[in-house]
Amino acid sequence: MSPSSFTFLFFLLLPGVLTFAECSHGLQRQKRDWVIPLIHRPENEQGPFPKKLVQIKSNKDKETKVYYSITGQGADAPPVGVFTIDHETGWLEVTKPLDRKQIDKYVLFFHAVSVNGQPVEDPIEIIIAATDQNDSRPVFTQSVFRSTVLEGAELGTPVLQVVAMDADGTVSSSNGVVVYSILRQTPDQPQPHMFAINGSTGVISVAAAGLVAQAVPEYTLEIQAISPEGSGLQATATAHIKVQASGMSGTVEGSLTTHVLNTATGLPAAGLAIHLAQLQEPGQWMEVVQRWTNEDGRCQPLLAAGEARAGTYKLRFETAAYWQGLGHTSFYPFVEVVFTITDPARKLHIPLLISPYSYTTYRGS
Ligand SMILES: [Ca+2]
Ligand SMILES: [Ca+2]
Repeated sequence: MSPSSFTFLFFLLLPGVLTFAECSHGLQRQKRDWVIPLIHRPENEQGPFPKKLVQIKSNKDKETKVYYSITGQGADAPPVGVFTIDHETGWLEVTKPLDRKQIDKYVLFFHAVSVNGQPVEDPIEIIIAATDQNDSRPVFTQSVFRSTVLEGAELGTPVLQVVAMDADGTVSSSNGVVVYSILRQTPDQPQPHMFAINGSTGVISVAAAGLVAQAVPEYTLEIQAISPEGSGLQATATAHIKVQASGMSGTVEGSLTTHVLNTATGLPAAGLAIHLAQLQEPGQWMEVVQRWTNEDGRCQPLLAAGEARAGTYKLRFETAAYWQGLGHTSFYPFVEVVFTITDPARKLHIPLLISPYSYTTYRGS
């Protein structure tokens, strides 16, 4: 018997402490001067099942034969039969592992009736909560991430943000917390730590001087997301980071470009993250590339000349993070601009003009 069920049994058997209910003058009244303990069960328990949870007894069983039953979700309402009760002894049992992702809390009602079916008590409510275990592994939103960095970029320049989701909880446990790290950099030239990753946000930034396109045109990083609690479930993804020769930055012809202007100050919006995604099939977006705006509010072309394909695309501008960086709050957490490329040969420029309370976009060329 677990300590919690013992306590509960103890409470319920204390004479005068357990009163399911009192009926007076036709008014149904439940005594609430004692506290029914919330029953915690870890999710994904190992068998064998059923497992005993708690025994409920009515004091009336001294006077008459009492039969027990339960109702509620998980008893007689779907999912039916997760919990059962022994009609004669009042022992409540769980018949299968609980899954917090599906249902994190069950509210059951216990009933006690006499032989002729008459209730001898008002129903009593008991809550069974599935406590979170670290049983979900982080899942990267993409298996491959791509970005570009200008050679000679300053230390700390953001290059790419990777994201992994974890279905576990982050409120009552840390099982859903994800920590990022770089496992490997290929090639490891001119030194093995050219990039650093923020463990909690997944933002990868330039960590060392010496990015030279002619020497290393592209880096491949193996990224890990780990759920550090308990056994530490993990996942990996790959990031490809192209190094763009600096001399080319002004002359690169893009088939898709953007710039962002802060209309509150009339100045270019620098350091704003932009994601470009392409629609694969209804509702399925695949990220194509990420960019950060520079001092001019511009960035490397989102699609270089010749890279554009006909299709539906989405530009997502991370406006809230930008305004937060300036000490403002933004009404818009982000701005998404969905558009269609019909003629890939035609250059497309999609600027965004933002204030904390408004935004404007238009088709330029
Ligand atoms: Ca987890
Ligand atoms: Ca879990």
